[in-house]
Amino acid sequence: MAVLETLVIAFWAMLPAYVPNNAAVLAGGGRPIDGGRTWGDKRVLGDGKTWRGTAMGVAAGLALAAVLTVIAGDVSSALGFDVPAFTPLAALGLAGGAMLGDILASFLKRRTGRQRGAMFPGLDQLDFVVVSLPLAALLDFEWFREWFTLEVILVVVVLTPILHVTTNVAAYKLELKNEPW
Ligand code: CTP
Ligand code: K
Ligand code: MG
Repeated sequence: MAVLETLVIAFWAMLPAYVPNNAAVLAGGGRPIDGGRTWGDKRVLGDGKTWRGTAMGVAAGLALAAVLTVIAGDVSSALGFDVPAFTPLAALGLAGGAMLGDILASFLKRRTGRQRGAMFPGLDQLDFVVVSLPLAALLDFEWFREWFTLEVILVVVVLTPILHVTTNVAAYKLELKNEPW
């Protein structure tokens, strides 16, 4: 597979997992998922993980997957190679897994004494990949196996932190986000 082709497929296939975090930043707020509860002397998740942000994040990922699925045929013809259409279960695995990964990361951050918004290099950039890929595979293995070849997975692992850092610095500069990570 050509390098450009692998890059495009990896980016396209991950879009439903990339957009939820950004949508949550824009739409977040309101009641925290943990309801303010603590474990020991620390919050379970913290005020940065809200019901609204999570729901809007998943909804944004599903909506984007639907749009990409509608245009996948035309884009494939234009590019001369196939980009994925998403099955509902694959989309749910990617979008839901991204939000779940982010929530689990916050759980780990609180257990390790990090305040809301503190950085956790590595985890911040890959938390959503670590859960969205296995969840997509669990919910629709046929789809996952077709698109997430070893090459695509490697590109995702390298590309995601680069995109994550870039979009978060941009969101911070635009004053949409409180921290540049
Ligand atoms: N957000 C949300 N619900 C989510 C994820 C994010 O409402 N499930 C919103 C919150 O307003 C959050 C912001 O998006 O403050 C930025 O997200 P993130 O960086 O993931 O959260 P942090 O505030 O940094 O909190 P944490 O330290 O727990 O990661
Ligand atoms: K995060
Ligand atoms: Mg943060």
